[in-house]
Amino acid sequence: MKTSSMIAAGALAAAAGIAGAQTQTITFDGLAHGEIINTQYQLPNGVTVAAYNANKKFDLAVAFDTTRTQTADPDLEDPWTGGNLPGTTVLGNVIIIQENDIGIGDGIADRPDDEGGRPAGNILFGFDAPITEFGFDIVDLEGNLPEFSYVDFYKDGSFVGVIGFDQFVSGGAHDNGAVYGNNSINRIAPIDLVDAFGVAPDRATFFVGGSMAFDNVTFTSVPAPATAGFLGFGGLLAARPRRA
Ligand SMILES: [Ca+2]
Ligand SMILES: [Ca+2]
Ligand SMILES: [Ca+2]
Ligand SMILES: [Ca+2]
Repeated sequence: MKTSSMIAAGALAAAAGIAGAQTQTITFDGLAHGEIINTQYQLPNGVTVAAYNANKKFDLAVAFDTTRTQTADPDLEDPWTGGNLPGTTVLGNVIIIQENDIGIGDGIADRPDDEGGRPAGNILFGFDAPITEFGFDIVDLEGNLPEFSYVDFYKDGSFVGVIGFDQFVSGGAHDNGAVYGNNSINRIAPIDLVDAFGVAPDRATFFVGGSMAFDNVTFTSVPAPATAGFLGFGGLLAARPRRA
């Protein structure tokens, strides 16, 4: 009796595990250098990307290949010179707010370069399902006050909380041992958003204080409650015949 109920509980947990929380990372790799990023991750990942350039009349997030040389911005080229990751870390493509609109008509900016205005603007990630955890890499944030940056979180259009990048340095509220500087890379481990804000947001908006990039956007999404209940019920039904 005890064993069978444990098996049933196990089956339920397994069903919830498959259909429940799922962690994904968007690497931006596989896109062309300069490719405009908006709906590429909608179907595979349930994520929509948008940008706002505070300095220009166009609002473009584009991919920038950090393994290249002689790009429009050497600060975004590897190898790296600081941060909490090894200088030899290969990031491949990162995401930037595009500074110019040269050759964008075909969906690929011909001269990828990150907006250098302070602030540069915003990069938004919209999630089809609420997220409980959120992590990312910060590239080339020099860390001086004019470049101060943060990430805002929203649920159903309402602001739920903010985390400043100053909290990622040693001793900060979200200590990742981040060390900012020119040509630096810092990895921010997934933050427990439910713990921080008491709710699972469905949008993350980076406030981009100046010239910088992001990569490896990592998130754990949870299914809508109705879906979770339905699948949980299915898990129970599936477990029944084994008992008989
Ligand atoms: Ca990448
Ligand atoms: Ca082009
Ligand atoms: Ca630049
Ligand atoms: Ca720089």
